[in-house]
Amino acid sequence: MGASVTYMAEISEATQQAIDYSQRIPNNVDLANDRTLQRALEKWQPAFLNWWTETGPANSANLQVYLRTAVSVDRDGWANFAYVRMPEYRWGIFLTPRDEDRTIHFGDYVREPAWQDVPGEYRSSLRRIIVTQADTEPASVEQQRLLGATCPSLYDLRNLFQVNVEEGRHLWAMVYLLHKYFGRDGREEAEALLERRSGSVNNPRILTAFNEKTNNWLAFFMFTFFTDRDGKFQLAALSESGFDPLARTTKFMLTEEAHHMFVGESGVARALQRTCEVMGERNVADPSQVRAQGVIDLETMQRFVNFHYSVTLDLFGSEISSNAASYYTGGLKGRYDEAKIRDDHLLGSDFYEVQEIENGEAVNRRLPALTALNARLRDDYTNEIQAGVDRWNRIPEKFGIPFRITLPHVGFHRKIGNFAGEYLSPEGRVLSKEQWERESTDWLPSEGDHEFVGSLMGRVIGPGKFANWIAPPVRGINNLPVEFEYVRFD
Ligand code: BYC
Repeated sequence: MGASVTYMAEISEATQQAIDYSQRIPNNVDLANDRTLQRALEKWQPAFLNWWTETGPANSANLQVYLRTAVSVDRDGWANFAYVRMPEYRWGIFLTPRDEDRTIHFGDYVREPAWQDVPGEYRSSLRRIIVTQADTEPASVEQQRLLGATCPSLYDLRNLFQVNVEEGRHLWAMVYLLHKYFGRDGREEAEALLERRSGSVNNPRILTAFNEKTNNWLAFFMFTFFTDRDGKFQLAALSESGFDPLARTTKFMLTEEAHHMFVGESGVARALQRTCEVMGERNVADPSQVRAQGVIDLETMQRFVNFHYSVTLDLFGSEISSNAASYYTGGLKGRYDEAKIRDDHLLGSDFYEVQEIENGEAVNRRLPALTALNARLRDDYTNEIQAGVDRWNRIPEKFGIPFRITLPHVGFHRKIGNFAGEYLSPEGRVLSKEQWERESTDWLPSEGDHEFVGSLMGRVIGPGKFANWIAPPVRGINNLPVEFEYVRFD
């Protein structure tokens, strides 16, 4: 208990100006002066904690975890690090400060003042966008519930928990918007967010990728690299919104998201590093020989990449979407870095190249830019993903190993959009269903792959110790040594 008390004292000293931690729900939105909202959220709070206990990280309630907590929404000073028992984490509501002069910068209302309230005609669209975003946050925590039991190190265990508590806070961020701006329906949606469950047959999460299992650490690192980055791009598009409270809350969420993607990129890089080290030291290259050394063969990593990338591409929606067009013209959801793009921000007469299948071949088509906004956001995402894959590939290169990770074609293994119902190879060849069934076992992780990766997942909790399949990180958290006791079990 002692550590938690110190933590509270440190927080309250450091935060007076920015975030009010004296409240039951920490916030920087002056919640104390909106009693009805405060009461409604205080009623939701125990339901959230029940959800956390029931579906959050398993067997973690008594652990002391070296976590960061937001102390201010300023660019420089928002993170405070201390040992925390996770059920005592101070989840709260943090928005970046309001810019009184902010105007809408795209769509039909361009140059009008940003909305401080929900315009009646966009109420249901905005609610839907917010609910879809919100639903992913608890879903990912549910997907990762059991990973603590097989952590490759204390450093990694701490990172998992950091990601989990922050996804919990992102849920708070969206629930605040639902409660404050959407009245009774908003409150009902907020309750439903705690009732749906990842992978449930009767009441699943909204988007498919969030019903998949994340049952080993390779999948976790791939998820945080690929899927959290979809989070980044979707949040960035929402941070352009003309609905100012949505823009302000997603801007702050983005600062938290950066660490999640770091966990993913560095996690996969460390697995690659370890495999390449072992391949070099013991002079093995064949996947079965590599596996016999207790590390993950590069071919299996490629299959995980193929799976997580393709499943995440589906999260961008259909390439051609009238929903996306109307969100844009309505000023609800912009493009990535909208404010930095130099054009009319209306897109009425612009075109964008989108791939589709024509006569059994994937071809490019110039289509109205307005309806192709999901494709554009997805392409921006892919560019960033490719840069990360290029960084990964420096590792086998450094070891003189010819293998390179590649991203499959955008049409590979897709369930949503232009390629849904088609069968494409990773190179983009259009196949028959029979060919797909024969060949796709080489491209996607098999049950055997999952079993093998699962078999490597032991629990390593000695400070400074790491599972055999993964290299230590280059540095620790918050400038601390890698051997630091990031999680305490007493
Ligand atoms: N699965 O016009 P369409 C994150 C439905 S991740 C199932 O193509 P639209 C995070 C769609 O609902 C970021 N259904 O799509 C990461 C519609 O249904 P109806 C989450 C899907 O609306 C890691 C129909 O297909 N953020 O933050 O343009 C850890 C046709 O819709 C899917 C957001 O999603 C799918 N994948 O775009 C933690 C942002 N895709 O109307 C967190 C908010 C489409 O026919 N959401 N459908 O019944 C949005 O902006 C949009 O809803 C989407 C879809 C981009 C998701």
